[in-house]
Amino acid sequence: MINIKEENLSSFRTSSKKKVAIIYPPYGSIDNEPGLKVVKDNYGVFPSLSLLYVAGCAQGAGHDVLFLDVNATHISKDDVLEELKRFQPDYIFYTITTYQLKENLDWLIELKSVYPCPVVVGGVHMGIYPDETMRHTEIDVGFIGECDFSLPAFLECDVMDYEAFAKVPGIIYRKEDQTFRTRNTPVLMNVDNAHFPARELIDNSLYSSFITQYKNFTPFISSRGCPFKCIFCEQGEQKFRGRSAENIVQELQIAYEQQGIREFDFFDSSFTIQKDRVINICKKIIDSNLPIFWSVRSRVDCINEEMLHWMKKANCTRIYYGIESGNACILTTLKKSANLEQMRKTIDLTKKIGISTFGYFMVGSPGETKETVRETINFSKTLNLDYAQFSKVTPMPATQLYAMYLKEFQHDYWREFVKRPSHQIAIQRPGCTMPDEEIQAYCKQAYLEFYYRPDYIFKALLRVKSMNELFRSVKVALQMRTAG
Ligand code: B12
Repeated sequence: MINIKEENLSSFRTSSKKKVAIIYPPYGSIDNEPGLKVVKDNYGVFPSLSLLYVAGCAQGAGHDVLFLDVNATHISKDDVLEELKRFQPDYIFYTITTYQLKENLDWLIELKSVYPCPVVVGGVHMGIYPDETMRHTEIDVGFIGECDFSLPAFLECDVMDYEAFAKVPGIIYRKEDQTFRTRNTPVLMNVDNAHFPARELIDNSLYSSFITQYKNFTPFISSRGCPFKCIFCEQGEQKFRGRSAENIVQELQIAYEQQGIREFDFFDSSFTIQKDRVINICKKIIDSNLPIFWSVRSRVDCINEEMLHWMKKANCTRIYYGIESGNACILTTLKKSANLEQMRKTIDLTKKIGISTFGYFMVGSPGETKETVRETINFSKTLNLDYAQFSKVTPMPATQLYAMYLKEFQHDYWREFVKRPSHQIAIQRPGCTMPDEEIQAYCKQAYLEFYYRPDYIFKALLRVKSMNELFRSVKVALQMRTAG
């Protein structure tokens, strides 16, 4: 049995090299999209951080990796096939999210019909619905949970060697018509032991987000898990594990020096959970003299002035705050512990220190009515926010909100969808009687009210740093007015 200890993970090298083709499929707006189509279409182009981690892990163990980001490069299926024929992989690694299961699978089925190669799928979705997903026979192996231990162990086995697979933790595989699931995989306790995402395998100049200043930009994760229990997110079930400042700055340094990346978007559920860790990271970034910019996601109730000062000094340019609602009862239902006053104060403080602010809001929470939506829209306009995003509430699998949905509607929407993916019908929302069209209309209304205020437009014009940014903003503003 392949037993890799955490402390040996970074030095573990394979005794039998495999070839792995990692494919990130194209994706666009989907029917149950929480965001408005115009927002999604202008969101930007991101690489798959998850798959870059997988690539880093496979390479780190000594295997050969071909990384095809079809979403960013827009290469055709024929080009993908050509690449596969040239590379001759032992496995195709693929990603699926619950939302996009149909689109992701359709793409894979077509590919596999021409290039039959064992397909391996992992990610959050696979961890939630392993059995249902394995019903799709195009998938040969699934990874359940983090793959830092299980992937090196899996790749050490001969290709599709079922006997050896049985000893690999955290996988599910099909042998003839039956699926077999192995014991759970341990997770990394010290996340510094993970290999860095293999950004050298992609053309980083292809990526940007709507509000980034630079094209060479990248998503980044400085921790795993989240200690909070917001009812709409599944991350709260996992233990928080933060990386050390040294380890983070080492990754930033490589990305800057070797890939020319200047802007980093930290996707941690909440970057500011441990004050000392945050200040340490900032100090190390300052000491490194890296001329980089970065942004983070945070909560108003776990940030303070000292942290903000350090973050500003270390070139943190924007903080994304989860505000969610302007109604105190809804905030309690969502298990957001912060109150409206705290939100206002933290946002003011952030602005005072010179960091720009982005607020996330949701429409369609349990208990939502026309009146509470109005409170949310009004509240958003009174906050010192540079940007706001209004999304439709979506009961995502493995969340408490979805448990409420199951109780109320007695129908396992996502499980059924995963078994028989079809074009989605809008999912209902627990505790909310407003129809989907009305929620959609309110989101649009919220955007128009927030972004079309004369004082907002004036401030936004002062903030614009280039003609390109100005054109992008005007284009989206116009689309927003006309989009359905
Ligand atoms: C960064 C991020 C993005 C970025 C980059 C995409 C990416 N996945 O990296 C952007 C902005 C593009 C994005 C887009 C979307 N995202 Co996103 N994203 C994240 C986020 C915040 C971090 C991902 C990450 O890098 N984590 C760190 C790594 C180490 O953990 P990991 O992703 O779980 O990967 C580990 C294992 O799962 C496993 N693994 C993962 N994939 C694979 C594949 C193989 C072959 C193998 C062997 C192993 C393996 O190995 C990794 C190392 O251990 C997660 C939430 C979170 N905190 O994890 C959401 C999350 C993955 N995203 C999600 C969703 C829904 C989306 C979108 C559909 C949103 C939208 N409406 O467009 C799109 C889908 C894009 C796509 N096709 O991947 C959901 C997925 C839920 C689900 N049930 O499927 C999550 C969990 C957020 C949430 N709570 O809703 N996302």
